[in-house]
Amino acid sequence: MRIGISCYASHGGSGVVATELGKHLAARDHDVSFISYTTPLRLIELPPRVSFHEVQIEEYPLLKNFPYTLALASKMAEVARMKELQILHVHYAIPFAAAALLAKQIAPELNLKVVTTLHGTDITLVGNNASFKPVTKLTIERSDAVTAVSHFLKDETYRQFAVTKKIDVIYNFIDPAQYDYPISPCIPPCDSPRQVTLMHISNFRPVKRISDVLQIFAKVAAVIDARLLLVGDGPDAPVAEQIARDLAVVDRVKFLGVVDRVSSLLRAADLLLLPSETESFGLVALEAMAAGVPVIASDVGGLTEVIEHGSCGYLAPVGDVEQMSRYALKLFADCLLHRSFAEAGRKRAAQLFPAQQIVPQYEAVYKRVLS
Ligand code: GMT
Repeated sequence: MRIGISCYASHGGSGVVATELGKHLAARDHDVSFISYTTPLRLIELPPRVSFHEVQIEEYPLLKNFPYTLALASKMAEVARMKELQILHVHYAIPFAAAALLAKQIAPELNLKVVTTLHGTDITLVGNNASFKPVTKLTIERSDAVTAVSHFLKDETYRQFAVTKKIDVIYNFIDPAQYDYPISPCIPPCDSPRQVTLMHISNFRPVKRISDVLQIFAKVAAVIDARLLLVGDGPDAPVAEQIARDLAVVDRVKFLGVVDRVSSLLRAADLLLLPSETESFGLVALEAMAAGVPVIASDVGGLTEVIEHGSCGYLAPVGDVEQMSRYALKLFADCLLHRSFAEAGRKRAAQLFPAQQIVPQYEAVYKRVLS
């Protein structure tokens, strides 16, 4: 099949899923054209059958804000004609689905099919904003197929938008081949004494509750020798630094910024913290599980579909930093429990969320809309 993909290219789960999907589709003999304002983070080298098409953003004195959606729609139609695309698969409803529906009308001779994948904040936060809500609803209704990354998100879409459209749930995925390294050495007391590493990976938006990450860490670090690696960047990164100072743990917190290869970095972690306000899936929790890293997260949204409480991680109510730090200390006090969580997470990730199982689910949606 010939598939165009549009997504947010900057760091963020939807861009990662879109890019990894495109690469897997190309490896399965499909032609994939990425259409975006910049090269997606995980598309540094273009594999065979993958092309990248840049949407030009130009400033005009008359326009206060550049109308990106329109430029994207024109580019989508241009690429669709050039590459004879059959499908435009857009990741995140706003603005990609709207642009794709316009492109479909610009090039009616192609009979393009629009597949929209909802990732979360496009429904729970951004797309639900009064300025976008009617457009988001229209794009869901008019797409040829809609997928959501969890049952939680599917239900939330029905609840918030009162649509009747069929929504297929297709989970985020990992490539187990990227995690074919041994699970990291046992933590103390099994192992010789060493510092344990907690990690948080995100785009540092308020929804990630960075303050909770630091509070949990401070409680753990008050009891055992620990460090915190903060991976990613975003508006709350400076806030994180200030909180670390206020909690007097700044000397044990390292800010690593944006890192491309999360799978390698996770080798350094003994525990992942994801105390988000909401999370439609929580790709980073799945990546940690695949790496054999136990996860402590909020018991919200799609996280409950990803993490099995008490087997590969612990879930606690949003904001309950006391309980989350107790869970962390429980894991660090029992090296056999920690090891069994690490192994269970890796097994669950490989059994339920491998690319080999998930990518064909997208192919089935493409075939359905083309038939
Ligand atoms: O988490 C973010 O803020 C980034 C966001 C995005 O749209 O890129 O991630 C969303 O999509 C990911 C991929 O499907 C999901 O794994 C994340 O859970 C979801 N984020 C939220 O729901 C907050």
